[in-house]
Amino acid sequence: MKPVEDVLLVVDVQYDFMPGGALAVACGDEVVPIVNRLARAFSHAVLTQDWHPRSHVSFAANHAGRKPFETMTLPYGEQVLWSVHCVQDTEGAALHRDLHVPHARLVIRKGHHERVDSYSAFIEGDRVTPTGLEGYLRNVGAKHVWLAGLATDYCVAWSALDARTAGFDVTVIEDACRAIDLDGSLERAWQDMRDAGVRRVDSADILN
Ligand code: VGL
Ligand code: ZN
Repeated sequence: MKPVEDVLLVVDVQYDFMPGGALAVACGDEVVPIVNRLARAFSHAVLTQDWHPRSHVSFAANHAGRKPFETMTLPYGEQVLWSVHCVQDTEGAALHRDLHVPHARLVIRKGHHERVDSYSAFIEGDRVTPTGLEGYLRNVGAKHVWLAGLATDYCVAWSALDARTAGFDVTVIEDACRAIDLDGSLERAWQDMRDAGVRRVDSADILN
């Protein structure tokens, strides 16, 4: 069992990212049993939940004439436009019912500001607004953030990079994640993570 300094950060295991969901990640449901097994090896776990108002700036439907997966320049930079997903208090925003991390201490909801997206569990898309997760982790003495969940190349990667910037050791558990992979985004994400010193393992390296 890993000590409290090691935190399993389980990113966005929500119905809208599952096959058939509003922003489906291929094979996204396959992470659920893997995350459940991992969770039993960690004494400390935190979950994230993508949690948007229906009027959210990241939804293509909220921009006349725009389609999902196009990009748009917003005041804080380039934004991919997505299908309407993870709307606050809807079924699609719910955590998967087969996800079992009963000892998770905290659920960080992100993307709740109407005009700013947040892939990262640490800092919103404007790159200045904190979610509070860094302060929480520091406060409870966390040293090493281990990531699992969806999607590898967006919310997992951005969270991993920001965790490194905040000074934590960071490891992504590759087989416990699945990617969206838009125009090479997965390859770029792994490159950026490698450059930042993020470690990459498989769940078997932890569980065996
Ligand atoms: C995510 C796109 C939009 C993710 C969330 O969880 O990776 N991707 N919102
Ligand atoms: Zn989102």
